[in-house]
Amino acid sequence: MKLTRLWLFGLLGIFGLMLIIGNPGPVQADEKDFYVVTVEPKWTAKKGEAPVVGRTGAKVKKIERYAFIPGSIVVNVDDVVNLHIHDIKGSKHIIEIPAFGVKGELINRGEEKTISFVADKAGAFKMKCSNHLDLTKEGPMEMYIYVVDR
Ligand SMILES: [Cu+2]
Repeated sequence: MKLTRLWLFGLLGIFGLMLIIGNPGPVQADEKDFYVVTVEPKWTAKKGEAPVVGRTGAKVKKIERYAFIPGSIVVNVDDVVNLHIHDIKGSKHIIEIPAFGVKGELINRGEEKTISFVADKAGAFKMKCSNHLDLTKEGPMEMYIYVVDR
């Protein structure tokens, strides 16, 4: 009888320890801030230099692209992400992040706008400017958002 009680208390103690050690509680999501600028790198071929080649492979006198700096960010699932985007180059940018419901956020030259979202799923996603979508508009202007599990 005493041996049975001893076993019982021992088992209860082990279960209690498993509950305490095995359950660290909810994972705390972080709030992460990124300071992003818009840029417009460009190059014009000078006399005597090799011609500049555009993305289509054609020789052109001048190339230019709109881009975000940084070009990519890494966050964890469930983080609150605050992108502080400063339009330094380009008369206007229209920010879209389809994966996280960000749509039509207009930023005019000189403005800084904060766009926030919860990164509620893992994967690789694009932030793009719908004013500079493709080669005909000096794009695609994109930033890549990598969301990783904790
Ligand atoms: Cu743009």
